[in-house]
Amino acid sequence: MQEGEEMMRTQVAIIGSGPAGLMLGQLLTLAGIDNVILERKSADYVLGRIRAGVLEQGSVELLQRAGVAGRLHREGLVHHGTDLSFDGDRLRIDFTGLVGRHVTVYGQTEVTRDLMAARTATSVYEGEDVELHDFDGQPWVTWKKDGVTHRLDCDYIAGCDGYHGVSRASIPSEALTTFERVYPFGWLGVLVDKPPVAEELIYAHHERGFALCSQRSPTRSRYYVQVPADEKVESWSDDRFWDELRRRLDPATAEAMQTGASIEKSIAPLRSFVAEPLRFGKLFLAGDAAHIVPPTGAKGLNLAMSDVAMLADALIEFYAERASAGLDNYSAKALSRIWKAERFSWWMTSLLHTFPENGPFGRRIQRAEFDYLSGSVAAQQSLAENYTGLPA
Ligand code: FAS
Ligand code: PHB
Repeated sequence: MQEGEEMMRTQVAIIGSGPAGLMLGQLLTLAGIDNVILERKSADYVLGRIRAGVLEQGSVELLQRAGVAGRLHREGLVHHGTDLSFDGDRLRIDFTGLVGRHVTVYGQTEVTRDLMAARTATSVYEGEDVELHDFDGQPWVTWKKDGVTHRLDCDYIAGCDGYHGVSRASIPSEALTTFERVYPFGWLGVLVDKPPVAEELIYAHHERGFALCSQRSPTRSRYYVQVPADEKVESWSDDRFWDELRRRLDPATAEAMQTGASIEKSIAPLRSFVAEPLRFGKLFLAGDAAHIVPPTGAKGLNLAMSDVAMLADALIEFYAERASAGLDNYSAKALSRIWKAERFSWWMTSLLHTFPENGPFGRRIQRAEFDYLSGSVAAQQSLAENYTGLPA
């Protein structure tokens, strides 16, 4: 190491301070396993990203295990079902009645805030040029901050740095197999301080495109409309957004909608993506670093939670018993659940969005899918068990 460089050591180096990295760090710290989180952005920047809104029961249980569910239980909104709207026809999926499970609406921002507040181990924010080294042998990580190069030696590296992170990019391409479907549209999302239009979420299919009515609290709502993949957020005034949203909803809901000035407006691209395998020597991938789902099934954040629950248990087993079965099985076990969530997210996206390239036959198939769902308890149970979260 040259002048001005610093060297540190830990058991697990975690790249990324999003929900995956923070949850993994919290579970390891509670188990007495030393860990350091390296994040390239500031904590405020991470908290400023508006993303997911729905937690599966399993994610709530994990937040309880992590000791950070207090505010979630006070402020989270328990939902026992959701509404589907198809060209104005409504169908309620009764989660509790069909499968005895529910979901909780609680923004990813709040999950991140609660995990950051609980963290007692070291987190490095605004760490530039993070690099992973020798993760096939004795791994170490370097980064730059305030002109000083830092080095962190570790036993394992957890790549929790999202789709655009450095971890997956550090793996030799010949060692990785990726699977991807990019959708020809994105979601234009708006956050507004107005009461939600409905008690539960409304997923709407309309010939003009998909729309979603979600929420963050009794006074704050989150809405989305499907837009072309190359759409620019600058071309969407608030008025244009509200007009378009109303046109995609049934008249009663459109009429009841309370609109106002957006406090956040952004476009998220939609893709399905999986990288295999999730382990390379001493490097493990988890969360969006390993997979991406279209947000239609509300799976992204929840998959990140189940990945790190499995990885934490494997690392805890290793340090407690020097047994590596959990680490050796992590990739296969996580991928089995990931692919089922990928399937469900693709299915919900295929049902509810417009695909002009599929033509009149494709539209009839979507209608038939909705009509079958409307008439089949078994089909509704399948949707309910996937949406509320398959067993880990
Ligand atoms: P994250 O991307 O949240 O966190 C990764 C962290 O790593 C970031 O803080 C990043 O700054 C950091 N990082 C990246 N590169 C780094 C480097 N080289 N060095 C150090 N740190 C680095 N899911 C839903 O369920 N519903 C939604 O509505 C929804 N909307 C979304 C909208 C957008 C625009 C995006 C991108 C995702 C959305 N998701 C949604 C999915 C989202 O919630 C993810 O599943 C969730 O953030 C996954 O968490 P992490 O795996 O921690 O990844
Ligand atoms: C959200 O509230 O942001 C949300 C809810 C459900 C989804 C996607 C996003 O499927």
